[in-house]
Amino acid sequence: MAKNPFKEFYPVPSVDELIDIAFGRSAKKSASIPSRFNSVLRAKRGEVNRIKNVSVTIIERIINIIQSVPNLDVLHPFYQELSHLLVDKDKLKQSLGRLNGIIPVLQKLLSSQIREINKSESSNRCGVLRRQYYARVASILKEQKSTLEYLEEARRKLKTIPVIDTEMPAIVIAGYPNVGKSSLVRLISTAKPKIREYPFTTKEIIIGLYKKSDDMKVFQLIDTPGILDRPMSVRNEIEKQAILALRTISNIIVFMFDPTATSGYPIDSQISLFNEILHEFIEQVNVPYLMVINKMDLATAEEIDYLKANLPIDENEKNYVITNAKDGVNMDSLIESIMRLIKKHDLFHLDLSKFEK
Ligand SMILES: Nc1nc2c(ncn2[C@@H]2O[C@H](COP(=O)(O)OP(=O)(O)OP(=O)(O)O)[C@@H](O)[C@H]2O)c(=O)[nH]1
Ligand SMILES: [Mg+2]
Repeated sequence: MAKNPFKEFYPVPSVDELIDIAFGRSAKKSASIPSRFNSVLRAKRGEVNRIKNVSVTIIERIINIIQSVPNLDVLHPFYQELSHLLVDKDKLKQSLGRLNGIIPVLQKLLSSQIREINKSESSNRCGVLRRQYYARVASILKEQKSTLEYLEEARRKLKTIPVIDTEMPAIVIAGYPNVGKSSLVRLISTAKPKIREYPFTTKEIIIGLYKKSDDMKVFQLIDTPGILDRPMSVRNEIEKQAILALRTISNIIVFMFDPTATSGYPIDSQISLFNEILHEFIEQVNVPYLMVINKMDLATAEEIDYLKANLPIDENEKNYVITNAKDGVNMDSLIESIMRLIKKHDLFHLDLSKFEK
């Protein structure tokens, strides 16, 4: 699997946690003042060290948080499309800006407090100044409460985006419910399909891998229950957005038909959904496609002929395959057709010679 762009977006601490982190470490690190110094000097050194440690610890941590937030603008469009739905990109940027903005404030506070400590004439005063510094730092951090909360909320949402391998040809399966899509994915996936939910719906995408051998990934099959199985007119905005996202990763569309009545969807509805997908994916973004006429064991010759007569069948191009996804009939020709398209369209410039039979 390609890298998960949100993996290193680590949990964002709450204000209280951040305060604990900063003041916790400083307490441990204050013991190494040479004993030859007199007590005021020792107090000054000690307190300066402590507040420096607090400052370094917090600033390090803040930089760490900022750096762990992925830059949405440079992600693969698949993640960009989905993240639009989950987080407000501008608000995320503003939050990072606000957090970043306290670094110079903390630095300035540190230098001025060091000056004050160095000027002081008693150990007691040094302690007072150190405590004053702690209180100021705490109040600067407390102002970041909602910013930190927002970042953590954004992180949790982004983490739910399904991870796909953007470097491997992705074959997206479309077609009405019950036509045999999942059966197909199960049959030709050589790796156990992974199931991931779309973050904003209860819908999930299922990613199966077709490999020739264990170390050789060839393509990924993506089954999208509830997303590419209905007319556009009945979709809500969220589902339309999911389709936009899918478009960015689809290298090939496999559209599956059930020419019999067993799936419960009339063949004309299936044809019209196919035409919509043709429009969405193929005409607009030029995705190569393959038609699969499934349930050949149940279909009559008339049913198959009717379907073929209404589809852009091209016998020379062999842009269709007739299958039985229950018993695994004609799976080899399906894989061959997919491989032919991968080669023809030079998808991701994979070195396909090693996949030749
Ligand atoms: N006879 C026969 N049954 C099939 C064939 N392909 C799939 N089926 C059966 O059809 C039913 C639906 O298959 P699924 O693979 O779940 O279909 P699907 O398109 O994934 O359905 P949804 O997930 O609901 O969209 C199952 O009972 C399968 O066993 C086939 O070629 N022949
Ligand atoms: Mg299914």
